[in-house]
Amino acid sequence: KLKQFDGIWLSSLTVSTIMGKPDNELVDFTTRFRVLEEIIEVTTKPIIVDGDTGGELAHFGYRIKTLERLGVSAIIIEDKRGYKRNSLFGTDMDQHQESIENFSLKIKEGKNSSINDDFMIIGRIESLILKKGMDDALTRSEAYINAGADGIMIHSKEYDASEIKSFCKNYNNFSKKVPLIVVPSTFNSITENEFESMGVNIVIYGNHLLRSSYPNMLKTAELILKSERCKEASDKYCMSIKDIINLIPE
Ligand code: SPV
Ligand code: MG
Repeated sequence: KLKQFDGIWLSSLTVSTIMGKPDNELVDFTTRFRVLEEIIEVTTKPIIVDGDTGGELAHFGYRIKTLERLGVSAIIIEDKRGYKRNSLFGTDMDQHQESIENFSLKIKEGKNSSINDDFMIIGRIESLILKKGMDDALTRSEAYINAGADGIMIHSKEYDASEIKSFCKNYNNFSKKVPLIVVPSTFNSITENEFESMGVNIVIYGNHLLRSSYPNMLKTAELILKSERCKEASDKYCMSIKDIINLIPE
């Protein structure tokens, strides 16, 4: 049986990192839209865009329309305000959560601007990241669903999966539920089957392809510098010329 991924995640962490920039909304939407156009030219897989905070409320509706025109399937926006940092820094960096009222307004603004019923606006809850507690995470989930969110992403930076498991257990008791999304960057021992039995609908592997290719690129560069030629690095770390020129068919 052919196994394949169901879609593509346009990660703010990896798109910023490959541009040599920190993951703090410095790489703006205009730049990301250009990346998206390149991706959409060569795939028909559904694309979920990491929308960070979603930006200014007054701009959000325009962003939704642009994403719909481009052919994107969903955006995930996180309930932070101001200068956002990558969630995996947690409370080591100064970052703040948006109020439930303001974030709900942003979801509503997005839904009102959307013209495609299939396009999803997913609310990402940062309560566990920012140590605001399980009750806060659950209250926010309910509020964002009532504001019209088409999905909920719950995030955690703990390696131990107990807080994610506890969230899912409580979430399953909600009378009004929408698809549930997780990004197991840290709590990575849970299998897809286990996630499914926990009620999770989408699992996003957020950064693994860059995290695995970068160490190899670094070793290659270092070995070229050390050897003062490229034979050693080619033999040790590189795919063949034949394979790279045939990787993308004409
Ligand atoms: C990203 O990939 O940019 C994310 C997921 O937002 S994480 O880095 O795990 O916070
Ligand atoms: Mg991100």
